[in-house]
Amino acid sequence: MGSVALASGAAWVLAGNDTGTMVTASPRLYPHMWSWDAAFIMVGLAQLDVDRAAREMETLLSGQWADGMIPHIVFSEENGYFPGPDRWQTAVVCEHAPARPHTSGICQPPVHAIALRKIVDAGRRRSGADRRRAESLLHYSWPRLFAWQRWLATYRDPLGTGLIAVTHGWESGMDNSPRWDSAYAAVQPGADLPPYVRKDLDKVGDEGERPTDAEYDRYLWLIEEMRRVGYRPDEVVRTGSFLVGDVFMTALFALSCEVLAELGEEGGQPEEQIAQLRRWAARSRAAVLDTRDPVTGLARDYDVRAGQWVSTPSIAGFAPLLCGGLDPQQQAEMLAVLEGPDWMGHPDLVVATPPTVSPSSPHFMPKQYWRGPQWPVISWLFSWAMRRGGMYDTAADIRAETLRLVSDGTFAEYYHPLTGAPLGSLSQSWTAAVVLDWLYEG
Ligand code: 9WN
Repeated sequence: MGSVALASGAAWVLAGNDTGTMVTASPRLYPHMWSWDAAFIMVGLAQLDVDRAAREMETLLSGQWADGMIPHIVFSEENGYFPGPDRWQTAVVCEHAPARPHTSGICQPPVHAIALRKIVDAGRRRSGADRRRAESLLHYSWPRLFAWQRWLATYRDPLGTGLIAVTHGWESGMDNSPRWDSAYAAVQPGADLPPYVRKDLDKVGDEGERPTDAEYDRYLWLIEEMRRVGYRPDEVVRTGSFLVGDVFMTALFALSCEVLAELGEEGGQPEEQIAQLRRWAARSRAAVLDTRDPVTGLARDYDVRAGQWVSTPSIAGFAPLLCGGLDPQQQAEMLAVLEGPDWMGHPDLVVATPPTVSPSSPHFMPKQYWRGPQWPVISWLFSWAMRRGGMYDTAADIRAETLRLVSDGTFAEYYHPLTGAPLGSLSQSWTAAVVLDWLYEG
C-alpha cells in the first residue's frame, strides 16, 4: 500500500473509532479510552485536526482523579470490556475518583506531555484558530499534567531513588511481558476473589495470543486488593502484593518531565514547578542508569516486594535510550546491542524494528502478548525519543522499517516478528495514529 492510501486508511481507522469525545483504543477488543493509547492517538489527531486532538486531551483529563492520577481507562458508555466500571467501583470506594466519567483505579505510563508537545507544535504551524486552540490547551493542560507527574513522584517512588514503581502489570502498558512473571508468581489470588467472565478471548483471532485464565486471576486479585483499600495510593503501595520499580515507566517519566518543563517555559508556567520537573527528571534518569546489569549493560526492573532485580531481558532494557543520560560511548554501545543480531538485526525478523523480547531469548514467543511481537507504537516511541536525543540514523531506520511492516493496511495492535502477520486487534487506533504522524512529519 502506498503512502497516500496508508494515510487515508489510518485516518479512516481513527474516524471509525471516534465516538465524538473519545477515539477508543480499538473497535471491538478495547471500546474505551486507555491513558497511554489516548496520548498516542492525540499525536495522530494533531496531524489531522488540532481541535479534535485538543478535545481528546480534555476527555482524558475529565477522568483525572482529584489527587492527580490519570487513570488507565476512561470508560465510554459501551459495554464489552472486562473489567468494566462495575468491577472497579472506583467512585464508590474512593473519594478522589470522579463520579463521571467512570474510570479504572490504576495508571499507565506518563507519555501525555509528548502528546501535548505534538498538539502545540501542530497548532503553531497552522492558522490563527488552530494556534489559539493549541495555546489555550497548553494553558489548561499544563497544571494538570504537572499534577500527574507530581502524583507519580509522590506515591510511586517507594525506594526514594526516583525509580517509579507499578502496582499491577497493566500499569506498565506491557501487560503480559516476561518482565512481570516472577512478581506475578508471588501473587496468590484469595479464595474470596469474586467470580468473573472474561470478554477478551472471543475478540482476537487466536486465544493463544492472550494471557491465560491463571494470569487473569492474578490481574483481578490485584484489583480486588486495591478496591478493598479504597484505591488509596499510599495503602496500595504499602499493602499490595505486586510492587515493581519499572525502568521503562521511569524513563518515560523522566522524558515527560523534561518535555513538560520545556512546554512550561514556553507557556510562562511557574518557575518553581518547572525547576521541580527538572529535578524529578534528573533523579529518575539517574535511577534508570543505576539499574543497568553489570554483565549485559541492559536496564532492569526491581521487584520491591521480593527485594531483587528482574533480569529477564526485554525491550525495556533499552530504557536509557528513551530518557538519555548515557555518555556517548555508552550510548553507542547500547545502540549497537539494539541494532545487533539479538534484537533489531536478528536475521529471522521480517523487519528490523525492536521486538518486545529478543528472538534469541528462551522467553521469546512470537505470537504471545508482549513476549516477542513488534508493536508499531513502541517503535514510534523509540524513534521519537531517539530523534530528540540525536540518534537520527536509528530513528529513521525504525520509522522506515515500521512503515514497511504496517503497509498491509490492517493497523494491527502488534505483528508477528518472523512472518509480519498482523496480530491482536485490527484497526488499533494507536497504530493508525503513529503511522499518520510518521507519514506527515517524515
Ligand atoms: C489492559 C489498550 C491496552 C494497552 C495496553 C495493552 C492492553 C489491556 C488488556 O490494551 O492492555 O489494560 O486488556 O490487555 O497491553 O498497553 O494500553 O490498547
